[in-house]
Amino acid sequence: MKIGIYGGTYNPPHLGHMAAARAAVEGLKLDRLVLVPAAVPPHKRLPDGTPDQSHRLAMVEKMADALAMPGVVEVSSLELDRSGKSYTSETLEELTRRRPGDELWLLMGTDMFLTLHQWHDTATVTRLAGICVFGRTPGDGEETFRAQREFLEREYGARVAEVTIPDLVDISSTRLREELSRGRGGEYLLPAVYGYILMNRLYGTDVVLKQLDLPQLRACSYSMIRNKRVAHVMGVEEEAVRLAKFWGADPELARHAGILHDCTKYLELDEQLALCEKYGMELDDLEQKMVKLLHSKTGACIAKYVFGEPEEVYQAILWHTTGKADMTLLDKILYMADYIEPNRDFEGVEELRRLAYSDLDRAMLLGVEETIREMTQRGVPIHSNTLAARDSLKEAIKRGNP
Ligand code: DGI
Ligand code: FE
Ligand code: FE
Repeated sequence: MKIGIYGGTYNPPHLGHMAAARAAVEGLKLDRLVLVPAAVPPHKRLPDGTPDQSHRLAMVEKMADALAMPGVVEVSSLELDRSGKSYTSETLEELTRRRPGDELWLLMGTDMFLTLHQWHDTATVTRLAGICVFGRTPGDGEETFRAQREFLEREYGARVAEVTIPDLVDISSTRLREELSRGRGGEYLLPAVYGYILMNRLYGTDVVLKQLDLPQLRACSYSMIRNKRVAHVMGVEEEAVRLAKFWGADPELARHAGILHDCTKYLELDEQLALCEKYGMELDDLEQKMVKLLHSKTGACIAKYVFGEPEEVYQAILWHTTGKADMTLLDKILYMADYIEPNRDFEGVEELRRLAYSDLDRAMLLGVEETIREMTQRGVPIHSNTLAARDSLKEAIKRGNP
């Protein structure tokens, strides 16, 4: 197997790292890419306000998730787990032990490449791994590279490859950290990483979570979920706004509800229960057991108490999974948007989409009944609020057409 190794302090990981990682996988046809966040050497002072390693590891994991190459990209904490500075030669020795027979390629930027002969134990590095250096455009840097490549080949028998990064994001980490401390710089980051930075107040960011602008609110929400759910959440935001405009609800409330509705979807049962406890959310027997029923409760609490969302948004998120009797217009809009957003694809979705824009209550009833049918088929107990939603919608429809 051909394995790329991409080390760095990732302080923080940004879009430039993502582009480089993608380019390396494609350019070198890697079977695996291992991201290796570096430990901070005790003697080398990292810039002020450098987050501790657990934060850097968490951010690199978000980046790996967003690269969306499962089975290819992975994160290794092997340098972080060792105490003190890790030499690359030692890391490569460790990886060679772990993956005998694999072909290793060490990825690096120009600066690193040009100083490779000054590293600790260059001979071991070049013996255990091919060297892959990133360039900006094909042929760019060739003069700079050539002398060093020829030197390394001659002196160490190094194997050197070049990969160009098509959509290079031109920012240094130093400048990015400065921008972040001044409340800017989000555009250079994966939203999930930016949200993580904001929520943990890293790099001197000190935004008030109750007063975020929309890109920041989205970033925070996306930082709490897996990358594969982001498209769904974006779809729900879009659909909720569209439905709100159509039915005369407040589109901005619908937008905020859409952005945050699934923000706690990936919390484990114990974390869900802890949040319910913290915010005084009472749970019935079924809710205690079914973790899927809890994310609407905890998501509503996070929206209200962390992001300062108003009562209407809290309620809409609270009821978005089961529904309930006598839902408000905004409650229905979020429930429906969740059901029919553009990424949803199931039999009958087109019919449901049409109905959602002609008779909202009938669309709701169809949706709730479909959920009940599915749950019944799977042998999952139906929550009483789901049944109450159905009965209440039937009543309302009957009253409308006596
Ligand atoms: O979070 P999403 O996946 O976007 O959608 P959602 O919030 O509607 O959650 C869907 C999940 O909730 C699905 O796994 C089924 C579950 N669910 C919805 N209604 C009921 C329910 N589970 C039980 N046990 N009873 C219900 O009435
Ligand atoms: Fe949900
Ligand atoms: Fe959802």
